[in-house]
Amino acid sequence: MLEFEVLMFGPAYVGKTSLLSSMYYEYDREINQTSIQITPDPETASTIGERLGELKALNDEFKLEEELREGGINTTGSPRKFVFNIGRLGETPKLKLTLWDFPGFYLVNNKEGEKFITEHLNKSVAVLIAVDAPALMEARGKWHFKRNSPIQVKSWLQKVYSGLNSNRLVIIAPIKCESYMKDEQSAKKLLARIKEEYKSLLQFFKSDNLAEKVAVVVTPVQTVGNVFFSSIQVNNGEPKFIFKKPDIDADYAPQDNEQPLKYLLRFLLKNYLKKRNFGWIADTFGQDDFLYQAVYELAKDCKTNNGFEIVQSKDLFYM
Ligand SMILES: Nc1nc2c(ncn2[C@@H]2O[C@H](COP(=O)(O)OP(=O)(O)OP(=O)(O)O)[C@@H](O)[C@H]2O)c(=O)[nH]1
Ligand SMILES: [Mg+2]
Repeated sequence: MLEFEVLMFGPAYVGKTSLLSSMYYEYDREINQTSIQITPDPETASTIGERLGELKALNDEFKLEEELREGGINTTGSPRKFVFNIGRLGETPKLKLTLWDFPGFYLVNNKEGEKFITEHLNKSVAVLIAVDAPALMEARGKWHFKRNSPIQVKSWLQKVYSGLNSNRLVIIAPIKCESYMKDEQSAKKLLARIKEEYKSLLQFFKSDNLAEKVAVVVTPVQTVGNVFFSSIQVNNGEPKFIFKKPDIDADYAPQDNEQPLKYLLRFLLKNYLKKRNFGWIADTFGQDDFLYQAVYELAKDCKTNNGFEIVQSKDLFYM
């Protein structure tokens, strides 16, 4: 079986675990008509089940209390992996994706965190940088630094990616985007803010050594859907973001959570096609037509506009 690791990256509370849980939910709905199956490991399935329950409850609570403060979901205590196996329906899976989730406090002066991040950022074929979109967009970005820790994020990537000798994928995923994806103009603004606030990180990826090795894409996701930013309350210098549900009967409706996974598959496909010398792609991948076809099917329909954009190295994706 071919195995790839991915690291979910970002400070506390931005929505890392929510995204990992919703990702499978949306994909599963899309592919259950095909001959391909994605199966989570039993442990992953139970984590996802728990998390989806919480996310759905978060949605339902609005029925009682139109406005809801953040905090409905438990913080992650220690690293956890989300394992997805991909293969033909009823057959032994051929491709295994392990997505690592860690507690956001690992990013801030934490010995254990340092060890974990160094190890996993080094060996992961892709990193998903989760960004809290309301902190980036509201109050003229006043809470962006506190919530999204862009300086720590950049410093980690600089530390590990400098001198890189294999191709990598960086997915910047703004989360809680319900309010910023409602029309084309808002989506454009969101993308522009990402480019502005992550300018120096993007510049780093453009450096001579990395320009051809690092693909960068922005994929805004809505892990709850139907829940929109409403206001910010500040207590003792700490912001609380308050969300509103305009239609109190609207169901839990995650949007675009499968997109990061699709880009990941496209990235894997292309690197196989070019037959470059990647340590983590075994030759068997090329000989297995079904697997190739399955991944191709799964990778279809990557969004490329309205807030989505390949910022660097389009040619590292299978198009
Ligand atoms: N409105 C809205 N809220 C979201 C969305 N995704 C996550 N949230 C909220 O954000 C909070 C934090 O989400 P988590 O997934 O636990 O964040 P995390 O990054 O895993 O946090 P740590 O585990 O502490 O590092 C949750 O309580 C959710 O209520 C979204 O798409 N929309
Ligand atoms: Mg978490």
